[in-house]
Amino acid sequence: MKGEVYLVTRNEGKLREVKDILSPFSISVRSIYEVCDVGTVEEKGESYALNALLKARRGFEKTGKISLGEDSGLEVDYLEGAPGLYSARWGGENASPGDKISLLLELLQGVPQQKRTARFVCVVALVWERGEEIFRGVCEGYIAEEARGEAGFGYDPIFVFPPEGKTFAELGSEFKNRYSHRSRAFRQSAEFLLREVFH
Ligand code: ITT
Repeated sequence: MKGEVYLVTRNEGKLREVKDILSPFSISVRSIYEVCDVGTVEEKGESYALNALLKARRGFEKTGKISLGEDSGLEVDYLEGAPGLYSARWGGENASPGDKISLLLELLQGVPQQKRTARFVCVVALVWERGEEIFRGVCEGYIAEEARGEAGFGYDPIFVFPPEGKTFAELGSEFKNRYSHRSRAFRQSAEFLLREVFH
C-alpha cells in the first residue's frame, strides 16, 4: 500500500465503492468513524463542494488524518435539477431509497425518454496538513421508466447509463466503478495523492 486515507461518510454504499475505486492505486480507504466519532456534519446546501469540504475538514480537525469528504447528487433536467444537492433527504428525512425512487418515477410519469435526461454529480474534498483540494466527476444518463436491477444503492435502479441502455443497478459494481461520477472524481483525487502526498 502506498498510503491510507479516511472517508468522512456514514453511507456504506459510498464507502464500498470508494474502497474499490482507490484499490488499483494502492490507496487504502477507511471510514473516519472507525477511529473517531466525528459527529454528523450539517450540510449547508449551498454547493456540493462546500458540503464535501465541511465533511473533510471535520475529519482532519478531529483526527489529523488525511481526510476525504464527498457530496453527491442526482440532477434531473425535467425537475430543474432536483433532487440535486438534496438527494439524500429528498422526499422527507425518513423516506427510504424505494420511496425516493417511487416519487421520482411518479413525477416523471408520461415524460418521454428524450426529456428524462439526468446526471450524477460527485465532488470530493481532500484536506491534509498542506492544504485543501477539490475534484469533480459527472456521469450523464437518463431516468428509466421503472426500477431495474439489484446492485448499488440509492438511485442506481433508475439511472440508465446510455451507452449500455441499462441501469447502474443492472450493470453491477465493477462496471459502475469504471464509469460513474464517483469513479471520475475519486480517480483524480488518487492521482493527486500519489503525486503530491504519498511519494
Ligand atoms: P454522507 O453525507 O454521510 O457521505 P449521504 O448519503 O448523506 O452520506 P450525500 O449527502 O452526498 O451522502 O447524498 C448523496 C445522495 O445522492 C445519496 O444518499 C443517494 O441518494 C444519491 N446518490 C449519490 N451517488 C449515488 C450513486 O452512485 N448511486 C445512487 N444514488 C446516489
